[in-house]
Amino acid sequence: MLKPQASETREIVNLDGLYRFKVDFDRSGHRDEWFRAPLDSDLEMGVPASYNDVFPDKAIRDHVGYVWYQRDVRVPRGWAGERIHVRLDSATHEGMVWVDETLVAQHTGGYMPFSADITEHVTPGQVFRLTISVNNELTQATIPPGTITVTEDGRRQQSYLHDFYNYAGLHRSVWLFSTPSVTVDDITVVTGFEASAGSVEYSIATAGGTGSETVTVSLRDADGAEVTHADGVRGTLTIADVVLWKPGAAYLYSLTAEIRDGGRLLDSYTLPVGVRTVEVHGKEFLINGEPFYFTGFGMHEDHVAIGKGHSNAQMVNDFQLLDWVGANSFRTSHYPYAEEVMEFADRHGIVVIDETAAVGLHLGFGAVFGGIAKKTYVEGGVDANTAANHRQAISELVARDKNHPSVVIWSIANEPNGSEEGAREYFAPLAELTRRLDPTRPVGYVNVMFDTPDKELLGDLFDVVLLNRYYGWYVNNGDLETAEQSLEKELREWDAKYGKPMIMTEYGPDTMPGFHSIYEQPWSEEYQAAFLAMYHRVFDRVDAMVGEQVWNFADFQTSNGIMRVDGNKKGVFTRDRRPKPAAYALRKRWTALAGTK
Ligand code: BDP
Repeated sequence: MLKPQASETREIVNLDGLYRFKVDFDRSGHRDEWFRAPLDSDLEMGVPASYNDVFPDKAIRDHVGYVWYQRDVRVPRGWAGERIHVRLDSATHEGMVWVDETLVAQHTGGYMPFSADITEHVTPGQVFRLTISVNNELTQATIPPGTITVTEDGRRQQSYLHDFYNYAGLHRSVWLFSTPSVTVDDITVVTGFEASAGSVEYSIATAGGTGSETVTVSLRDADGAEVTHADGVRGTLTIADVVLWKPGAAYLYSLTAEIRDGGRLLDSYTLPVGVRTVEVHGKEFLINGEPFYFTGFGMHEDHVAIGKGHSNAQMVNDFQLLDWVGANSFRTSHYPYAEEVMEFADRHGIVVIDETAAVGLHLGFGAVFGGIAKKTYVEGGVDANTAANHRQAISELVARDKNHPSVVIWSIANEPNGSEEGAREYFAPLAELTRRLDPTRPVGYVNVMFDTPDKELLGDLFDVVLLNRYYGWYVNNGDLETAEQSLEKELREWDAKYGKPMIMTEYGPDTMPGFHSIYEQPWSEEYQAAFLAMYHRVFDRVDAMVGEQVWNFADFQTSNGIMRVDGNKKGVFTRDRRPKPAAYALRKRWTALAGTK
């Protein structure tokens, strides 16, 4: 699933901007074929962004169902003879795409790109009407799951078991791009090194050729000088005196794959490549053979007004704050982030735990979100339909992100039910699938606080132990002394049970900016700092701990409920990215830790 790019043989046009926009309140859009004419609506919507918070209209914010986007697109006249594609970097959670009156693509899963070859439906130099319907509905089978209910007076309502607002729309860029008819369809690289010699094992999939074409590969260093080249669709490139990709010290080579027919260049695609290794060794997590200690956060793609819309400026700001606070890593909680984020992490040496959107696979959580606790692994719950969509989510994630040096762990779910009968049957094939798709990276799932080591059934299926713990918040609230004992006791039990590297992937209390207390009262800024300091004391005493990722980088929006006041306030930064005092404490610790743990 190569990201489109401009090259000697490819062109790309960005289709972000303002679209005609219509909310399909009475679910008539598909029946009445809204794609056949300009949308009958005065509204316009900016892309990329979530639409929910853009309009001062509760009916739009709470809408459950389809919204429609539309614009006219002129195909560059120079594209005659090329294959022409439209690509959506995401449509949350389901997108259908029409070119004039033809349905060209349909995709479910709100955080993954998809594209369609539209060559037969458009004419270079001419305009076509691009119409996209986007559905925000979550059902028990979708990833993430949700439930739709209809009120007595006919209003549809969406509920879900995850703790972030169900933002929807075209969250990422839309592109028109050309490819030649014979293409580099996919590239996979696996890197390694021995002493000072680096290696890049590559394999290239081509499409559209006759088999008589030749494929060549060249590798350039960061200054653009050729390091080595080779012929053929697979092989291993050797780099003398390799410069490794390291956390905090990124270095990227670029690999160019070219297809030729005789002397004629048919296609050329360039992929950034960081040479590094990742390995679990006993209780250590090794990057390039050296023990790595994760510092950082679970994050969210979440900003005022644009919701989950990708913004390059906001992204840079978030990475700058990660740098300022001394973080070396983050988790893409609880869904895959925009590809721009992954590429930025590659270029700047930030380490990523890459997570699927499988969050809320725990029907016991119903009680927490205002409903009732149910069994999880039952028909109509987390069942074979969920598993099929979960397999798709894993496959697409690995296909999209397999070449990013920043990605060091696949997290295939956040807080699923890991102790109920059926959990192993559900997760064993998924862990195996992930390993088959990518044998080079450790695989994990994120464990929920209810599934203590005496009950949990899944850990041996995975390479690392990823834990979310809230001692001092959801349990032992306000009592950090008891919390400290409980936390240390439990960490030691995990260590005894599995003897694997352990990362705390979530810990932190809700904190109201501006609320102070000399009594370490929950919700106060002082309590957040004291809570984190307590966890850090414990981590420093437990050898198997190889990382700490605070929950959360910033405050973020959630669904309504008695647990949340305008969203989740566990951010170390506020939603508009101002530091709470804990940010300074983390900065002190993580800056001092850098290079020592
Ligand atoms: C965990 C979830 C996370 C929540 C967090 C919290 O993984 O999404 O936001 O707790 O309650 O259960 O703040």
